[in-house]
Amino acid sequence: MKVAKSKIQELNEPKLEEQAHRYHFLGNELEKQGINVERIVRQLMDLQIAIPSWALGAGGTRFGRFRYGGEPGSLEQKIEDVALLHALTRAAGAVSLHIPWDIPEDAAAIQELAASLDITFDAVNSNTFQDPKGQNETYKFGSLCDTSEAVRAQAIAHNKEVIDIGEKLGSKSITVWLADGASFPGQNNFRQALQHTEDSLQEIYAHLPADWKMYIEYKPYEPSFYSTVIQDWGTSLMLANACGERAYTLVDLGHHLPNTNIEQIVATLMMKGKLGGFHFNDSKYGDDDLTVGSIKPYQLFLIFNELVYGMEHNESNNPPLAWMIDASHNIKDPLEDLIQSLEAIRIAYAKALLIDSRALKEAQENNDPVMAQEVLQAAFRTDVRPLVQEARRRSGGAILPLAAYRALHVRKQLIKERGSDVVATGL
Ligand SMILES: [Mn+2]
Repeated sequence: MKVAKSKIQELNEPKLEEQAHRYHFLGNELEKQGINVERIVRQLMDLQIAIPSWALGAGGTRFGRFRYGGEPGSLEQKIEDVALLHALTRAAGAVSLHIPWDIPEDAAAIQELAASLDITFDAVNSNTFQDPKGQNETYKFGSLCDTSEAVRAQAIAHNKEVIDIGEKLGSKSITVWLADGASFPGQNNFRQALQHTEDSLQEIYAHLPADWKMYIEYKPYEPSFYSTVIQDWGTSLMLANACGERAYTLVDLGHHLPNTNIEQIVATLMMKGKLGGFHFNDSKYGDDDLTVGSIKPYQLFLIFNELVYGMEHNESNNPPLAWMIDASHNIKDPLEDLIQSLEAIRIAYAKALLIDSRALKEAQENNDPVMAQEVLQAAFRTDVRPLVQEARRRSGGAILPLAAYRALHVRKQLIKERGSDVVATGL
């Protein structure tokens, strides 16, 4: 299913007058405070978030998986779903593929399809957390860290193959997330496991094309419940430094223990020029992968505050960040969930852009936590939706994308086209 631009214009039409009114009202208020509203709208229009191929089907838990109907049954259909999201929101112009779930049979044809839909290929993701079909070695006890050289060699070869596939599609980066770890004390020799991982990552890094980057993602626990080899940002940073200049740390919001100060991690990594990628989601307890902004919108805003500061004070040369939503859940229509996540990200970004950085600096220099809080919360409490909607309208998207999605009966249409029994590959 495709959504024509004219259809979106038609849905926007009755809302244009009210939108213009709300935008000008808020714009005038903000201009009085010396804020360049036009600049913020342009920054919002530029923020593009990649959609991972695995977020387009219904997610599941180890207790079960509930069908959604109309799920994409092929790589082509996944790209079509991302295009649909992009048409409605104009904020999702890239897809992030997972190998081996999404191996393109004909890379040129897939690339052509994506280009025709205005979609590019973001980072490719390798997978050594499941046993690959038809291969000799098992990842049951680890992949890049494993005690067996044959297992490590198989995992390294897989990562190299993922880079080769990504290169054919026009990707420029690989994300490595490892499930490697131990579930019981004494199971692993920590130092040996880390050393093997470092050696293996260096081998993969050596295979990168000259214009590619590698992102190393960390996570404290799950599926291993006693220790994880790359458990935190410090370990990831250490490994990135051991690999080279084009290796970076990737922060996934759900990959922290409860109450971790993620915004401080962001600031630290950006100070060192080593923040490469960012995975958005939200959580209450662990790696819950819930809709972005659904649980802790203030934390998301504080993280964006550091991201904006880091992008505006980029002496240490952080690359343009690879933004991606990494969520997968059980009970929402995946496309509606992604629309909500995209909206939450743009809202948090817009609010961070509103922060009076001069007043905040002054409060910090004066050791005035009261004023610092006032400055932050003045931005956080501003309803920025008219700015986000204006950015979307100008880019040709729907003023209200979720309402448009429902008005167009997209899910019903997808079920009609694809049936109600299809299961998205990979999940
Ligand atoms: Mn992730």
